[in-house]
Amino acid sequence: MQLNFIANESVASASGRTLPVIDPSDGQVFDEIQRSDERDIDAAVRAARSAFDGPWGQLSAAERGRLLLALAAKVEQHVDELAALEQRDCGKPTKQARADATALVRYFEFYAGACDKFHGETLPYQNGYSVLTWREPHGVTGHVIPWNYPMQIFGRSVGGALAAGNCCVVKPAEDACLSLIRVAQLAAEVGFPPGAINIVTGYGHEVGDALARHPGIDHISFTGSPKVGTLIQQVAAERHCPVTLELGGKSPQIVFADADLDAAIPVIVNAIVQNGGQTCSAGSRVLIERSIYDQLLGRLGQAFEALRVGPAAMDLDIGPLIRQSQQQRVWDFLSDAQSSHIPVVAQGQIVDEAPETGFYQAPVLLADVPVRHRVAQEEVFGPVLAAMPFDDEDHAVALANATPFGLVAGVWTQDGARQFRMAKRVKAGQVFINNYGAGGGVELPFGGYKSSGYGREKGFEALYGFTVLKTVAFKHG
Ligand code: TXE
Repeated sequence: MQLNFIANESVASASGRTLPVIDPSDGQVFDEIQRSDERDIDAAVRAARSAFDGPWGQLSAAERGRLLLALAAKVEQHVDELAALEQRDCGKPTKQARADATALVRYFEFYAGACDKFHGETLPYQNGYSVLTWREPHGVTGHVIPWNYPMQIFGRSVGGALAAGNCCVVKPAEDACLSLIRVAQLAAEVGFPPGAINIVTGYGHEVGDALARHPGIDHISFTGSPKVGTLIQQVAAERHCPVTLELGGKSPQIVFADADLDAAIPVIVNAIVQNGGQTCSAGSRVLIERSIYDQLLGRLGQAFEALRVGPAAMDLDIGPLIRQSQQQRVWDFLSDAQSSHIPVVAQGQIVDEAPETGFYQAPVLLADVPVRHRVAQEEVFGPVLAAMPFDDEDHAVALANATPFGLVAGVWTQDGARQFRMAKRVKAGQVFINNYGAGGGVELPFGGYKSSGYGREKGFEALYGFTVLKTVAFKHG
């Protein structure tokens, strides 16, 4: 049985209620987490506040950095254990689970080094004044984490918040808590003071909502669905609490006729099958210049047919989806596509060893998807790639920007001037030229345009969001 982690202690929820933990590879219950409520959130916020007003707040930036570095080293020693936890909890193939644990190490290393290099400015003003800006932590930050990349999203969000001097209350997704509870324990072992990192598990509409409403939370970082992002924003607005929102995407990979297709094809395929397509930055649309449309579709189709789906421990190309409702969601999109006579170019295969009770979905390549169809507009969050042709650069830009989202884009062309023009014209928080980094790059600021959300996490940029700017003007006559 897993417990909450508050003030460096493992504690049961106030209600004593629990929730089952299900292995997506076979649909069976293998553990329990706490079903917490507003009382547990209140205890965590109080613990975080006393750490902020006490031992954590008294640390210098360099001392915070040293602790984060120690945590990075500790996580590195536990990569196998953390990867195994997340593999069972989330159905991740071994290579993905290990990549996520390793990325967590990098987040802590990066933010450890950033602590004492982040500072304000001196500003010119009237004669007789010296004006400084200070970057102050918000205080207690709330973090609502989804289930698709628990360790990575914890690293980017909690790592940045701690580096900036905040104390954190974390609400993991009800489907994916195990690795994060363990990371918080490891933080206590390396000397993080009680209350610096607190983990409270349970349902979003219960404990997540309680976190968003708690008056002691000074900033909320949320990654998840647009629907819940809107709810959090509404609740936070009532007390003018700042929020950072990362709400997913419908990211295009744009392939011009002069692209190096040998280089592009494996990247395009990986960008949609990584983590079973359950990736906010998944490259879920491929826009192809008409003169190479049939050729590229054929080659992508061959690559899709070679993909294998199966239990996480088999470490195939794709593991199970997180839960039955997510599987149902993908089926609904595919059934809509079928009703609209959208052609299926190719599918991968679910291996015979996959239990009937697991949540498996073969990858599917769809062709000629109309730009307004929901498969081209909404986040499927499964291994479904929507292909469509374009005639010229203007048409490519129009299609790329024709969704409510704007998180990431990939542009494949060898024409240098076109690379710049496309990077300028595509509305996305990250644009990759002749590459695609689905979620990669600890150092690279990440966040969206439009309904993909706002604010930036990752990189140095995140530290601005996790702080408040204070301007101090000294009149010295
Ligand atoms: O998300 P939810 P779900 C998208 C993706 C997916 C869809 C639904 O398209 O298919 O959302 O997934 C917590 N107050 N993304 O239903 O509900 C919840 O407990 C406060 C994209 O799982 O948004 C979990 O911790 N918190 C995304 C977190 O919100 C609440 C990653 C996300 O869950 C809450 C995940 C409430 N009222 C899903 N209700 C990405 N951008 O990567 C739920 N939560």
